[in-house]
Amino acid sequence: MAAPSDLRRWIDLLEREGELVRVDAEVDPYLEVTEIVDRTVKAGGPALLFEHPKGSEHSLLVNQFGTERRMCLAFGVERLDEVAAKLADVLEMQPPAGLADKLRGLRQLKSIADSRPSTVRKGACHEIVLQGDEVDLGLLPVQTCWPGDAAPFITLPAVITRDPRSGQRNVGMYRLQVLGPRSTAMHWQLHKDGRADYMSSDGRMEVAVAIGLDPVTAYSASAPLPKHIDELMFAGFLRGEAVEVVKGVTVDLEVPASAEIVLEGYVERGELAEEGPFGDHTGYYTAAEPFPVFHVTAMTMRRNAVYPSIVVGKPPQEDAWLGKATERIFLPAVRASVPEIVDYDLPVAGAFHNCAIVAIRKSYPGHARKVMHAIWGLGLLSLTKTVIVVDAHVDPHNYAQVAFYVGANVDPACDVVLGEGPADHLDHATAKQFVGGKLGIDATAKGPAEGRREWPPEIEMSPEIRELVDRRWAEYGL
Ligand SMILES: Cc1cc2nc3c(=O)[nH]c(=O)nc-3n(C[C@H](O)[C@H](O)[C@H](O)COP(=O)(O)O)c2cc1C
Ligand SMILES: [Mn+2]
Repeated sequence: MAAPSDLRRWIDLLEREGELVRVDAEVDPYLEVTEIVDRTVKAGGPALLFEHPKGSEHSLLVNQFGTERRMCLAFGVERLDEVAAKLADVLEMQPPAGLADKLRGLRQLKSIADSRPSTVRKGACHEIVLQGDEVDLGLLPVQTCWPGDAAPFITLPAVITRDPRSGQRNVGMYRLQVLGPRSTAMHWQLHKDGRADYMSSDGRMEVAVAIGLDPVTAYSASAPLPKHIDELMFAGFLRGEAVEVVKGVTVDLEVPASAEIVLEGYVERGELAEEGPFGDHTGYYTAAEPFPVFHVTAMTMRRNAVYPSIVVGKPPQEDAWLGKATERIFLPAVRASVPEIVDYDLPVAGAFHNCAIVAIRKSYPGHARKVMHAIWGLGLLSLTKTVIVVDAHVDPHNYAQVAFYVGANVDPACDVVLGEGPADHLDHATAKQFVGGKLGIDATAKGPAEGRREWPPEIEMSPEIRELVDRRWAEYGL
């Protein structure tokens, strides 16, 4: 099954699979949609297509990513680990355990570089072109998600920029606070690639924002790729089909040709506006802070464009599944640098940057500490506040098991590492913004090699007796 190639095919697929409900009733994008989506997400419910959002002619799609099954449908796979296996193959790394056979069947895969976007001359995204004074963001059913939000926010955009020095493209998902009919704030945080492009520009930098994409391309905008890797190329690789792009109408940037909506424009170095407050994925409102202003010079659309949105807030929300996709897909890349990592888990309740649980094949004294420091030095994982390290036989996704080893194997006097480092832009608990403490918990087994007492054996029933009881189970009448 192939990944859908645009938002409409994706909506059709969701509908065929019984994963989408159309809502005919008029519903207000001001708060009301959020309360409906919040209940639907928490119940593991379907994607919702609001066909009559109050005040707009455009349908509003939410919760397209809200379950593991839909995430798999988006990628055209049965399990997200298959996407990771595909990536591991081209990176010539070890596939996650158990997937080696599957991988052999996938050998014919194209390389990532073969997946560069292909340029087409005409795109459906240009069926309607509004320029200058015709541009009006008020046409779109942009949600005001939470009562304390400063304004409506465009929450699922793919922001396209080019590095002024190298010409390299970047695509990032950075929310846009609507400031007026033709301007928004541009919320690229401190550690993000779009921000770096902006910081190395002087004067004006062109920006294009694509809204309403096929699900893999939309996901790719949120993927923490190294700066020099083009997210559209990555999307093409994951889909198995290049993303088609078309030149913008008023900017020298290419945009996905089948996008529902494209905003073209620019940011001006040094022109800032207050962004926020915004009810964020941390579960708290992030305070107002100055961010660059994005001026929209053209707004192009497909006819009857569908506007997609996402609600973030106290976890779990829909973005939990975008994060889980990243956790799975990036495991091979993490293991490329730190091969002793067997598996890891970023708990949804930890809003992704608050906690990482890492299972390692430990082979020397101090190994758990080495892995903590590796995590604190690896891409956006460096922002992780707490790293818990367990042995290879512990399942990092089983939190009860992890809690057992944290309790049983840790001497707080010597198995806890306190460090300092960069903190997530949105973290409100660090005493200072952008830097803060790091907590490492070594919950692996120790022993004399690490200067400790003899470590006792773990209790385990012998295999013969387990087998015997399996065999005789019916006899016991239990
Ligand atoms: C729904 C959603 C909203 C996001 N909003 C923002 C945002 O407003 N600002 C930001 O810097 N990152 C945001 N992110 C995270 C970035 O998209 C992510 O870090 C991505 O790696 C950024 O692209 P880059 O690595 O090219 O900078 C969001 C992610 C998701 C899933
Ligand atoms: Mn990037």
